[in-house]
Amino acid sequence: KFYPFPTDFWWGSASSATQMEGASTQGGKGENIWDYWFQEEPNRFFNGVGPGNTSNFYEQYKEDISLMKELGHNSFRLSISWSRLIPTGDGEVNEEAVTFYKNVLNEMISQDVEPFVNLYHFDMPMAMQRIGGWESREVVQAYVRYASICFELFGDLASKWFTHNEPVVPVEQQYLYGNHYPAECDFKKAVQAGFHSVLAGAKAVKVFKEKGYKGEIGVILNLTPSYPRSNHPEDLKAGNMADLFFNRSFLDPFVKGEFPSELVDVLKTEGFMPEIQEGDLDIIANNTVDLLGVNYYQPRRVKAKENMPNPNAPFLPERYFDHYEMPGRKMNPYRGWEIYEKGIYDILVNVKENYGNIPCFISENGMGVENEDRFLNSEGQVQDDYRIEFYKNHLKWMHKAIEEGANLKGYHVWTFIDNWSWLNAYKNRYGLISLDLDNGFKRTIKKSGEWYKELSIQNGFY
Ligand code: BGP
Repeated sequence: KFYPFPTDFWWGSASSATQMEGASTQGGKGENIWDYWFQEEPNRFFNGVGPGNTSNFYEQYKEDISLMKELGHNSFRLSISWSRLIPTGDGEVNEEAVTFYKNVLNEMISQDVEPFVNLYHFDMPMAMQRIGGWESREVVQAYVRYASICFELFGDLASKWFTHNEPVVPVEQQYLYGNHYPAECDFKKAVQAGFHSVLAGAKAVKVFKEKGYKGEIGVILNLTPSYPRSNHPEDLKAGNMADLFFNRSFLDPFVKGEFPSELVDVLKTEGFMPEIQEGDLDIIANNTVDLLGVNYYQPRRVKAKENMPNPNAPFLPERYFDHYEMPGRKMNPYRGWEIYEKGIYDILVNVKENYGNIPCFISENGMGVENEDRFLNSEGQVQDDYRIEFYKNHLKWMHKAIEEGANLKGYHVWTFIDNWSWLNAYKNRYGLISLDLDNGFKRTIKKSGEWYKELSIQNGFY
């Protein structure tokens, strides 16, 4: 059976500045939290390999954009590094960065790879983190200035913009679970940081609209459907709470312009309401996004709480649910994440039915594999049939959602080329292209890369 996709479907992939550019101390770039943290604690997460050691897009972008073309990409998402463009976050613009991003965008246009430009992908400039990062109102202002500068400098070269990638992740990881600097566990700070991220996004949308830049502005959210263990009311309640904390906390304000009232009630009851200034909620209400990017990797399975946590322990959303390891769930055998393809369909149905069927696309989906060298053939190509299967199985569900009316515009996989990642450097490989760090960053198209090209050329697959 052939699964066709709509005309002009966006085929491509995504990455982020910190994960692909390299040159982390060159070209006038300022320090961000990753540069700083790696220097402070190189072995905490990074296996001794830091953000200076990525796939070197800063120097090899021309070759990479040709490779994107070679893989059949008609679009690609990159992010601008805030600390490259404005080294202190809120001061002088770095002219070398302006030249770099203009060169990249022009090269993409000349090769017919449409740039999707994201403004924030986990990479707070260190000078901004020192004054409080997303917790601080000043940083919201600095971000809006940064966004305005980006629209002004690059607005004629790009017409798909995104305010953030996965804004819930820095909130969780910086302030609850301790995996991004400053690695605190403080729910109050997390809520303030989350509120400010939403406000910053709405303010950026406002500037974009008021100044009349061409194209659309959206946000990219990681949506993790929360499946309860059973239909027992306590399990359903647990599922609903996880959904509120991790999905609707950002999906509702960005798309509908309001926070879910149930979530607000919980924050009030627990004493965690953020500081909100007059006019903030109107800005959020009046500046929703045009386009929604959905990152989907795995679902969240939950059950009713079995043991009440120590009331003196720091508050975490997990006070309202327990994680549930469903027996028989399908796992990625090469990394410990669940694979549940239907989740992508459930998200699209939810967006169609409950979020006005806003134009959306899958902005990340992929399979991380440890020690992928074991799948090299004698010609040195990774034979990643498991990844082709993974993509196909997700695409089938996307196809079904489109047939049923989902407003789905494209599919970007994570990722173009094996890249450096936040917590584990190169442990999990995701690329359509493999990267040989020991041999001058040599790039080799994987079997999945060849398949992806066919997918894009045929605008569908068998
Ligand atoms: C998403 C991020 C990406 C990327 C991906 C894979 O949450 O947007 O930046 O890293 O996850 O995750 P990991 O690299 O941890 O395997």
